[in-house]
Amino acid sequence: MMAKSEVGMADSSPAGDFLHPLQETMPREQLAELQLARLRESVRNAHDNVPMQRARLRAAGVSPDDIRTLADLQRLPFTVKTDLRDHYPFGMFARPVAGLARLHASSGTTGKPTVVGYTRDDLETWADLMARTLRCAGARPGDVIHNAFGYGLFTGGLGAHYGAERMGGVIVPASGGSTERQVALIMDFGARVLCATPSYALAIAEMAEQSGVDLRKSALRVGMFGAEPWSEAMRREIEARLGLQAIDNYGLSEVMGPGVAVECAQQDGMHGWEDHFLFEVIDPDTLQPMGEGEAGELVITTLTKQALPMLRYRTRDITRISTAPCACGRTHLRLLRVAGRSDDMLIVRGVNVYPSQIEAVLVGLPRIAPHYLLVVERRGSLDHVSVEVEARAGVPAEQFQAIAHDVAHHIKSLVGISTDVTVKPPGEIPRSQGKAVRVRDLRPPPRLAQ
Ligand code: DLL
Repeated sequence: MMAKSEVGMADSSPAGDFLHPLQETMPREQLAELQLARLRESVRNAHDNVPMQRARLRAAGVSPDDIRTLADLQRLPFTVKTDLRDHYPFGMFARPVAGLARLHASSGTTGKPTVVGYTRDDLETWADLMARTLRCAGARPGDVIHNAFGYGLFTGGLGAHYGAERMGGVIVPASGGSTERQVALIMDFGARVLCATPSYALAIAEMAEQSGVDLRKSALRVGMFGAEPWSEAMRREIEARLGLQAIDNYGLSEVMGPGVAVECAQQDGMHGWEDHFLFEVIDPDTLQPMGEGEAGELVITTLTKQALPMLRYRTRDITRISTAPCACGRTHLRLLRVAGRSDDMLIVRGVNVYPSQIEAVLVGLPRIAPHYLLVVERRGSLDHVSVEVEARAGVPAEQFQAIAHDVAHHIKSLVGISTDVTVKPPGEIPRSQGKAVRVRDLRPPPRLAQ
């Protein structure tokens, strides 16, 4: 467990990039030793305090004392999202509810939400890691931090909130919604940092432009964006329209919330905080480990969580890992952009497609706005994708058909699938105030095997 005092070790050197220099630049061999010691504790915590985990470990023939090297991680059973749902609400907690300090929940794909719990120490660790994350993204003590992540059961709002306070920032708890007011607050309070989903950051940019406010002339310098997949093209668009450096930040409620991994100023992969999490990438079909640099499903084991220790949690997120040294000096590995999830992958006439790939095409095209909806239907035995896009303001309606043709052509040549494209007038695609709903899946549910 990271002690509160770690924050006291904050680097006051002129570079000032590291909030926890000791941890962030720890030599990798030393990091591995720390991980092994913490892994043992985490497995012990899960084994001793969570009956379901104890049963799983027994079935796998592993006891906490068997963890002698980091390679022994491979012997541990995986945990999946449905485990949380099956033990709803508190069955996976390693502490009695009365011993917790907070509960969060994320919307389950079906039925019950996924509930996660934190002890007071867990909240301290989270605030420390989120403070480190913000600092890594480029935030500095004294910065006004406009937090447009939703407050509530979603971990984004409160996660960024307490991290910003701990980092020494001046937090503006704006939450999502009332976009026009958000623009005014950003301008009036002189926010230097904006925290939001990338799609909501674009909605803010659009609202500002419509009301004649030039956010490029505001004090904004750093965007801390995450919680949904986005592309390099979308990053460039956001940077140009908001006049800031857009930083990618990854996390998930099941292992903590935001603050698991974040880019540094190099914008070349997100440093995963390895003193608190173990990262693996596996082949989602064979469950075997993938080599460094190979794309696969990210699996995370928590090393310091008390209330909800997670052993080999299958995130369903597709990424690649790099342990190559980073120019920033941090030694923690990097997760390359999360390309999508192994469960939102579409198969269109044999081609595997992530919505983010189509987005990358759309955001790069000149006459359309970066708002879109993919409608997936089953036609016979094949999946078919229709794409609804929006013309930019001022583009005449007579051009819509030609644009649609152009967009379909680009998607075909860059992603490899044929799509029906409809161009809509500006403002017609619903805007998100949180995570964007980009895909409407109208396919019949899969039939169970007879
Ligand atoms: O989205 C936590 C978070 C809040 C992260 C704010 C970053 C900023 P959940 O609601 O549990 O938690 O959703 C987690 O969102 O498994 C990914 O599929 C997706 N996701 C999160 N960050 C990114 C990202 C929060 N930077 C799920 N890029 C994860 C791509 C992301 N996908």
